[in-house]
Amino acid sequence: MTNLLQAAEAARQFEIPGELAAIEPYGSGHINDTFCAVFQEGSTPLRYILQRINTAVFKNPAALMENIERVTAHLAARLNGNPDRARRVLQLIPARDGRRWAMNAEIGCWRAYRFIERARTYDAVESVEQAFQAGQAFGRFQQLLADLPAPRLHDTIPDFHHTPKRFAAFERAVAADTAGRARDARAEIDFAFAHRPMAGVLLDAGLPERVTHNDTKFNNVMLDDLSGEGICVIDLDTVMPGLALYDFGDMVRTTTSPAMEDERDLSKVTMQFPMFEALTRGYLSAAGGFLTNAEKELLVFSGKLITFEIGIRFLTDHLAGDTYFKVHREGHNLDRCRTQFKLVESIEKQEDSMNRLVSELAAG
Ligand code: ADP
Ligand code: GN1
Ligand code: MG
Repeated sequence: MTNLLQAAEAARQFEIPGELAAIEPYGSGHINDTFCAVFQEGSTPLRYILQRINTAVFKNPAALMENIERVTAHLAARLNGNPDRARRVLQLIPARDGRRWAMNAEIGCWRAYRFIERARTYDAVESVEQAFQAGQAFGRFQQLLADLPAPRLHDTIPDFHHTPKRFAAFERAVAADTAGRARDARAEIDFAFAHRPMAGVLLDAGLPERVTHNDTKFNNVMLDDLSGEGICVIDLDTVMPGLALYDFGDMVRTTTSPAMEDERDLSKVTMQFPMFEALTRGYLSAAGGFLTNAEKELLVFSGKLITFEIGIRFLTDHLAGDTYFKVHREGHNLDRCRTQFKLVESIEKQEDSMNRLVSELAAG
C-alpha cells in the first residue's frame, strides 16, 4: 500500500500550479491506489486525482499510458465544441519532466488527472434512470472510439476476458490449493465446474473486435450531480481491443443488482428486470446503430458469462491467498465470488424474458 508521504511526493511531480494543501485516499477500486489532492493557488483550491498504477497487474505502464493518451485525445477531439467537454473526458496532467506520467524507485509509477467536479460515482445502482445513464455512457464511449485511427491499441493485460483461460487458471488454483481454502469453498468450486461449458461461447461466436473499455463497472462512470446524466467514463487502464459484449456483460453484472459486490446477505443479490431494461435501452440508444445481429443476440448471455468470469477470478484469488484483488477482511474474495454466482443464478432464472425484451428493443 502507498502511504500519504509517497502520494504527496508523487503529487509534486506533476505540472500542477500552487501548493499541495491536502491529500487523502479516494475511491474503492481493487487494483490501483487512488488519491484526491488539493492544491491551493492564492485563494483558489483545486482538486486533482492522483493514481499509483499497480505494476504487478499492469506490467507495461508505458504502453498503458500511451493507450490512455491516445484514447483521451481522441475522445476530446470528438467532443470538440461541447461546452462541457472538460467534464466529459479525462484529462491527464503532464509530469514536470514533460512525460504523461511520473516514475521513480521511491514512489513507483503515477499519473494525475483533473478532478471532475459536480459529479460522482456510485458503488451500487440506486434507480432505473442511473442504469439507463450508465448504459448510454458506456455505449457512447464505444461509439466515439469506433473510429480511433490505427495502430491497434496495446493489450494492457493480454487475454483479460479470455474466459477459458480464466477457467484454466481457476483449475490450477484448485489443484494447488496454496492457501488450504479449497475445502471450505466446495460449493463454489462445484458451481464453477458445472458452468464450465459456457466459458468459450463468446470467443467462438466470431464477433468483431472493437475498442472496448473492459471494466465497465457501474462505479466507473461519473453521473452529474444535478442532471444525473452519465457524463464521463473513467478508469481507462483496460481500454484495449475487445468485444462490445465484454462491456455490456460487465454492465449487467454491476448495474442490475441493488447489492454491493461484497454483500454477505445473498438474498439481496438479484438481477432486477427493470434495471436490466433501462440499462439495455440506454446502451442500445448509443450502440444499437453499430452492433451486429450476432452481438445483439448474445447481449443477455454476455451478462451471465462476464458475471461468471469475474466470479471465478474472485474464487481463484481466494484459493491462491488473495494476491491480486485488494481485500479488506477475511474471506473477502470468497464473499465477492458468492455474490457473482448468486447473480448468475438470478440471470439464469430470468434469461428467457430478458432475451424476449432484447429482441423487442433491438427490433424497434
Ligand atoms: P480504480 O481502478 O481504483 O477503480 P478509478 O480510476 O476508477 O480507480 O478511480 C477511483 C475513484 O476515483 C472513482 O470511482 C471516482 O469516484 C474517482 N475518480 C477517478 N477519476 C476521477 C476524476 N478525474 N475526477 C473525479 N473523480 C475521479
Ligand atoms: C477490478 O480496478 P477495478 O476495481 O475497477 C478488475 C476488474 C474486475 C473488478 C471487479 C485490472 O477493477 O477486471 O471486474 O475489479 N480490474 C483489473 O470489481 O483486474
Ligand atoms: Mg474504478
